[in-house]
Amino acid sequence: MYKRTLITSALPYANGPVHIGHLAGVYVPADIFARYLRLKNEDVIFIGGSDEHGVPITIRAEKEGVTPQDVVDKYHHIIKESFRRFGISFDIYSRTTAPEHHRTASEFFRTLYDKGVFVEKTAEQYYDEQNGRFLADRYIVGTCPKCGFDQAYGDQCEKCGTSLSPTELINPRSKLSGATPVMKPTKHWYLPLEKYENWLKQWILEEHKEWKTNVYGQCKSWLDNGLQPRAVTRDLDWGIPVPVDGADGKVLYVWFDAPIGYISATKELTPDWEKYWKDPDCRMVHFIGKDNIVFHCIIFPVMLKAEGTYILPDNVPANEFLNLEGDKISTSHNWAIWLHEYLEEFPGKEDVLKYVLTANAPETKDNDFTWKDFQARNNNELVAILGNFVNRALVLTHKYYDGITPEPQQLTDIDRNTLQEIAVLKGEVERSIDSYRFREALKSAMDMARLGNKYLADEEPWKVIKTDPARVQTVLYVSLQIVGNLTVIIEPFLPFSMEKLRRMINLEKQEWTTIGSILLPAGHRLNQPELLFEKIEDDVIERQISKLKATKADNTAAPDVAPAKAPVSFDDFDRLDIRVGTIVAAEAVPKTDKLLKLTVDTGLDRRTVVSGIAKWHSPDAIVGKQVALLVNLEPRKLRGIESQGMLLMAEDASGALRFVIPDTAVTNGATVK
Ligand code: B3M
Ligand code: ZN
Repeated sequence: MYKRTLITSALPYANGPVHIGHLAGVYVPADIFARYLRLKNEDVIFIGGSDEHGVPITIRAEKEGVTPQDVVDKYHHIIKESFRRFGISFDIYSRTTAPEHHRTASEFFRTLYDKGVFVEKTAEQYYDEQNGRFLADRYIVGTCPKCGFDQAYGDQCEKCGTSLSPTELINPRSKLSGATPVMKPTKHWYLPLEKYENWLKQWILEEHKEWKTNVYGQCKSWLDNGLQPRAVTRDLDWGIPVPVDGADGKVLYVWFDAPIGYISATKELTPDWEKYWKDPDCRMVHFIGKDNIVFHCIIFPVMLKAEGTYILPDNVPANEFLNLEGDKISTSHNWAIWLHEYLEEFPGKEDVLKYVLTANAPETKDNDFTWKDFQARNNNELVAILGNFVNRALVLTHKYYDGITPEPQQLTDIDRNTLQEIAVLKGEVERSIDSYRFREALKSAMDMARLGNKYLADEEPWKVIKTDPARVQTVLYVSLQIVGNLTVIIEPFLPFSMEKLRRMINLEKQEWTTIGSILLPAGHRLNQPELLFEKIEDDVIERQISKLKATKADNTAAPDVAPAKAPVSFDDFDRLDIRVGTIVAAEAVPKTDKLLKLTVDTGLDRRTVVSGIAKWHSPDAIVGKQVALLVNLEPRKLRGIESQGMLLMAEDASGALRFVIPDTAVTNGATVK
C-alpha cells in the first residue's frame, strides 16, 4: 500500500496552445484522478508545467522571427491561463525556464556525470554546411524507415510514432536550408541504456504486467529490439548548458531536462518535495500520450535509477491519440480545437468538453472527436439523463414541499434497493478509476443518474400525488438522496457543474466516503433550482463545422510547399542516374501497410525497389506502369529487403504520392536529364 501519490502530466511544449488532443490524452484523465484522490482525502499532488527547451521551441521562434524566450513566454501564459479556466487542478503549473529547474536539471546531470554514468563519445552527426550548425532532432527531416512517411523528424516519426535517430532517416534534409547535410564529428554524453536492459526487463516486463497493454507492448518491443546508448546533450544555443568543462555551445537534450521538470516543480511547490520523490511509500503516476511512452518508461527511469535516490513510476497510463473529424490533429495545419478558443466560444461549458473527452477517451485505441458527437452527448446524456433527473427531483420538491426534503414513510423494497445501488456504483467507479479506466468510471457515475430517472419513471410521483400523497414524500426523499450523492460521485469528472448543483441543493462539498449515505435528510432546505445543462442547437454545431471546413479549404488551397533547396552544381546533378523503367511485379511487404516490394525493369537490369506507396497504389494496378527512378542511390535495407533505387514521386495536396511518368512510353533505361 502507498501513503501518497505524485501525479505528473506531460509538460506541453510552449510552442503553441493546447488542443483537445492534449486534453483527452493527458490532462483530463490526470485531473479526474487528482480530484478523486483529493475527495478521498489522500495525500496527493498534481504536477504540470511548460516544456520550454528543445528544437520545437527554436524552430517556432525562427518561423515567427522572434527569440525562443519570446515564444515560450507567449505560449506558457496562454497554456497556463487556459488550463486554469478549464479547471485543470494542478497543484503547481511551472515551466522549465524557471531558475529552480535549471539548477535541478544541471545538478542531476552533474551527479550522473560524477558517478561515471555517462559515456563520452565523439561521433559523426549531421551538419548543415550552409548554416554552419549541427542538426539536432527536428532540424533534420527525412523518410521514416519504418513507415515511409517522408516528413519524419530526426528524433521521431509523427506518423507512426517510432522514435528515431537522425542517421536512420532515409534521404535526410536540413530543415534550415533544405540541403542534404554532411557528417561532422562532435562530442556528446550518452546514457548507456543497454546497460540497464536486464534491469528494465525485470522491472517492466516481470513486475509491471498490470500496465496498460499499449504501454507494456511498446516497452516490450523496445526491450526486445535491444537498447542503444542515447545522447543526452545537443549542439544548440537554447537550453540548459552542459555543466562540465569542454562543453561550450552544448546544452542538455530536452528529453533529459523535461522530465526533471516534474522534480523541480515539486521543489517549487513544497519544501517537503522529497517525500514525493524519495520515499518508496509514494506512488508516482505519469499521465502522458502514447508518443511519450519510451521517455517515461525507459529513459527517465534509467536516469532515476542511475541517480539512485529516487523512486520509479508505479504506473504510466498513456493514452492513444484523439483525431478530429476523421483526420489527425495537427498544429501546423491548424487542424485542432484549441482550448483557449473553445473557452471563448463556449463560456460555462467547460464540463461539457470534459465530459465528451472522457466518454470518448482514446484509452485503448485512437478515437475520433466530432462536433455531432459532442452535441449528441451534451443533449442526450448531460441534458437528458443527468440534467433531467436532477431537475425533476428538485422542481417536484419545490412544488410539493416548498423546497424542503420531506419526511419518508415506510421504505419499500424498491426504495431500499435503489438506495443500495448507490454504494454498488461507488464501488464500480472506484475500481475503474483505480485501474485508470476513466471512460468506464464516468459511465458508472452516470448510471447513478440513470438509476434516478428509472426510479422516477417507475414511481411516477406526479401521478401518485393525487391518490397517495404520503408515498410521494418517500419517493422524493429517495430521489433527493440520489441527487446529493451525484454531487460527490460526479465531482471528479464535472467539478463546475457539481459545484453549481451543490449550490442549488444547499449542500457543502462532501468527501468521497459519504457516497451511499443520506446527504439531504428530512427537513433540509434546498435553494432555487436552475438548469444544470443546456441543449446545444444545430446552428452552434454548424458554425464549428464550417470553421473546420474553412481550415481544410485553406490547407488545400495553400499546401505546404517545401522550402527551396540550396543550389547544386551541374556536376552534382549529373551524378544522379535517373532512368525510366517499367514495374514488372509488385507485392505488399508483409507486416507493413505502407511498403510495396517492386521489381523494376530499368533497361540495365531487373531490380528490387522497396517503396512507401502502398497507401495509394495497389500492387495489381501498377504492374506495367512506367516510372522514373534513381538507379544509383546506394542500396538500403527496408524491412530486411534490399532496395536498389528510389522511385521519383510527386506529393499531391492530400499528401498522396503520385508517379512521375513520361508523357508517352519510352524505352526502359532511357535517362532522365
Ligand atoms: N513536451 C512532448 C509533448 O508535448 C514533451 C513532453 C515532455 S514530458 C516531460 O508531447
Ligand atoms: Zn514512421
